[in-house]
Amino acid sequence: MDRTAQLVTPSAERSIAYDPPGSAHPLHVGAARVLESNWTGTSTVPSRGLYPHQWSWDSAFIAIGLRHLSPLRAQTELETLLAAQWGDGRVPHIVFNPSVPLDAYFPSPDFWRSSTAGHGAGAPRTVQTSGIVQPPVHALAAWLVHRADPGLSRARGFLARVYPRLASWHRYLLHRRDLGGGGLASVVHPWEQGMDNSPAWDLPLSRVTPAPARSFRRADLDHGAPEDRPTDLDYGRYVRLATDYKDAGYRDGPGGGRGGGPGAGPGGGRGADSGGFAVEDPAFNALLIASEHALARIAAELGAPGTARHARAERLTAALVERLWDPASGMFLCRDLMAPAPDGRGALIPERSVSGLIPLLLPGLPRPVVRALLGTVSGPRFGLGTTTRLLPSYDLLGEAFDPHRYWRGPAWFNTAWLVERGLRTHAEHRRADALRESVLDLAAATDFAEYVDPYTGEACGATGFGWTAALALDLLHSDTTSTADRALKGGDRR
Ligand code: 9WN
Repeated sequence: MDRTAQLVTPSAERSIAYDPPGSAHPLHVGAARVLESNWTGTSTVPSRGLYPHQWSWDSAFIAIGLRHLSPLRAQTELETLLAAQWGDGRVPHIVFNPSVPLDAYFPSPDFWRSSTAGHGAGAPRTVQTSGIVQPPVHALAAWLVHRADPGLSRARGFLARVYPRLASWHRYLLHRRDLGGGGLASVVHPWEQGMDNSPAWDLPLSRVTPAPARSFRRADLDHGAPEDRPTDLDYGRYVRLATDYKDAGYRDGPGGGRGGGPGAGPGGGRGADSGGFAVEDPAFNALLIASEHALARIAAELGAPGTARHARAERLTAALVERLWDPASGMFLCRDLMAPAPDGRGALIPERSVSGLIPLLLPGLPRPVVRALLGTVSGPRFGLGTTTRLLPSYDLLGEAFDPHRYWRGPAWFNTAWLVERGLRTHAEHRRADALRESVLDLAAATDFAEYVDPYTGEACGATGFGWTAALALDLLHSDTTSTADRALKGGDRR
């Protein structure tokens, strides 16, 4: 078997221990309660108060946890999201629930106007969505959900139905979003990458003219403390970028919105007045590669060869290293495609965010890169197993570090889950065990908080948060024994 296939092959996957620790475990009971109360009947909200609709990467993580409670609900979660896919292949970052009042979340459907403004890009007519995307965790989630109950999955034709949608989602990212021309997908808005307020965006965002504060009303401050949330100035810039993209009909590439990006020359295809945003991000692309490996497994399960997809994932891994690896930092950095540079490749952004550690997920990374990443994870900037209780979202020694402000230092459970998986991919079981323990302890101690102070573990943001419950559940039910141990015990169950 080729090495790239390890990511989603049984030897590298955790097997599900259906009995121990069992459904009576207090963490299982608590997580199930959260996922039950956030369930709408067809999908799961991240948080009843702060985020009352369906979010794209949240749903993928939630499905990964839900598979331990109800493989049927986990399949439905992904099917609901994919039913809102646009004709051009994009999977929108929010699918709006029409029964939720418009002022419950900003930007609401009347801001995005997907079915009209997105008509040319194939936005669905019957469901309202946002027009931007989020990280592609979905194929990985679909594969893991399938493996939880292959019988049910086959009986419902789950993989056969989601495969074409997932393939067209990846095609969209690999073609329409290859704005740098080097093979990687770009994000055209900080919300697309999922770590909205990361200091990595400060430089590219500084070129964006903010929308006036009086032109919109934030709903997030009804739920969260202003000192923990992005500032009004940040929001003004988020709104400006989204407005420009919408006004360009959500088209990508030359002649389109901010996605005009470098493909259309610095300044983008239009709206040079507002700046523009086009960034190649390590976590976004690592998740795309991990999902490409998963799609290869799905194709094979459906009777088609997955070899070409594994090969593509390997090529993407090489492109990731070539374009985003920074040996001096010992981690991956973001590439700002709009930064003026003579070679037209933009420039690496000198900020260390947890995003740059997430490529650990990839089995095909060169060994020296893996060694350097492991040093960085445990070093003074991220403090895994030393100074922090949970992996911070940003460099502890960085000037912009703030233990409470959104994505500028606090620890999130989804990034911990991804790094835990990455550590196991590279047989770092001791470190992975410690991270798993922290996730389980802190999820339970904080009533499944949205995020925590990385030093103290204090709960921040919403409680009863969807992916915190789901991913804690996943780790609770994971078989953490090493590959070798499992082989001795008679192999994997998935
Ligand atoms: C914008 C839902 C989402 C997460 C993101 C997180 C936050 C939204 C916001 O909430 O973003 O998409 O309003 O701040 O940053 O990762 O998917 O949980």
